[in-house]
Amino acid sequence: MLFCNNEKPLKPSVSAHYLLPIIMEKTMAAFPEVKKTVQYEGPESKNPLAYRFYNPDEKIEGKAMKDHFRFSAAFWHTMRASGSDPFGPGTMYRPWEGKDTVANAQKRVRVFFEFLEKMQLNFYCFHDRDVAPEGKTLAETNGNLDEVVKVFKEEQHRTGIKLLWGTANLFGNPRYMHGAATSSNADAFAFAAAQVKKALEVTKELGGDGYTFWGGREGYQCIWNTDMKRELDHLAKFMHLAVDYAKQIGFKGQFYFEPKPKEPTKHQYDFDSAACINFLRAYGLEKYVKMNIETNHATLAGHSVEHELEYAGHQGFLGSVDANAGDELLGWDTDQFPTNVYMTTKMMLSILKYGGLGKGGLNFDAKVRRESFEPIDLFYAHIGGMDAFALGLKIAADIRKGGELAKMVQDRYSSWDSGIGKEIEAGKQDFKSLEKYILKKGDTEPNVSGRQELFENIVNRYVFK
Ligand code: XUL
Ligand code: CO
Repeated sequence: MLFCNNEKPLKPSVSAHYLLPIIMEKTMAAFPEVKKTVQYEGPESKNPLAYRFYNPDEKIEGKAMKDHFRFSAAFWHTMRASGSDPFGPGTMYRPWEGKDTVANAQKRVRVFFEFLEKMQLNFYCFHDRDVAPEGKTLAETNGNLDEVVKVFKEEQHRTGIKLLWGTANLFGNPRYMHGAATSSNADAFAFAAAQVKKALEVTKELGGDGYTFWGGREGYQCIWNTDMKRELDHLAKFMHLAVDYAKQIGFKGQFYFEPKPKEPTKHQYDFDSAACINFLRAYGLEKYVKMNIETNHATLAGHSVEHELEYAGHQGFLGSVDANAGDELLGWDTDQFPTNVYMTTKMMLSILKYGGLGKGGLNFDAKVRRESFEPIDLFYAHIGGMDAFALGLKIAADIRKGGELAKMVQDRYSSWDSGIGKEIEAGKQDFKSLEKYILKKGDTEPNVSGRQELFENIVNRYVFK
């Protein structure tokens, strides 16, 4: 993910690209190839700018697809990712980049809304520093943000598009080199607090449905120089202060904690859902904060995203999803667009099982590859992701309707539905009585086969209908 946007986007040698800024001046259209809104055309369509499965108003399990997903685009990746990597500078051709001024930041917001509208995306997410330039002082920075927020408000009003969640970038500026809430420097904590105060105000101003904490550098590199207990206490203190301030200003959005095990620090404190939920409960934050689960973060933690969703779901912490995918052969946060339908099917099964995402949604925290440098690639990428989820939702709903998998899982645990199993669950047995039971019985009865292969075959039957 890139937050340093001071590299000039390259101008590729394709002649049409040289024309783009001119076209933009004339028509204010940043995406001239996309003449009309991307529409649902059905599975047979070969139009690369159409949805084959995402049909926003189609009802699945009695709810419109658009309400199941609440799809969102991430301002940071969509508008600001330049394609730079540790080995080379940005590659992206982005006619909306250019000067790091408030005026240009405002224009960029209008371009973003053109993209959201053309894509039929109903939500977006942003960090404070993606959208407005940082000034010399906090006061100047806040002033810049206010000017840009005015345009967000106008565009929201014009289009009906909403803010899924806001957040603050507490990791890019060198002042956060040791972390923000967990920094060894109390001034960094104070600056971060001031920044989140403003980010909450702005999120409220824009009617945001949520606010996300992702612990950018809330972790450590070296145990020798780290007071872990103190850092965790400070992180909890910080979140409590945010929750208190939200109450003071009447911000009613949902708070999210986004797990990630490593990157940028070696050990991030928000490792996975289990670690985050433990942290929230240990510090009395469980009433206020849910999980924002990101696929690539789950895989970095050695889990699958469905594991993370399932864990958060049964603990009552399922909040929102940062939709993307990692690469099996690369061990870092590649933030690719999700196209794997098995994965989206599993995700949608969990999401349906726990009653949906509520105030949350599916935010594409994903970026196009640095070789995919044209603005049109942003369309192909989001279309692919939305279609993969739409197909996953349809398959998941079919699987639930068919009912075989749920029945087979139930059968597998049938020893708990009567006899000794039922009594254990009901709290009617203890170690002594269980010893007596087994001494009398001699040995266990054989259990039901796990039938993994059959489960997998049945899933394929639904996927390849
Ligand atoms: C970083 C990441 C962030 C959070 C918001 O890996 O996922 O973009 O989603 O700060
Ligand atoms: Co994320």
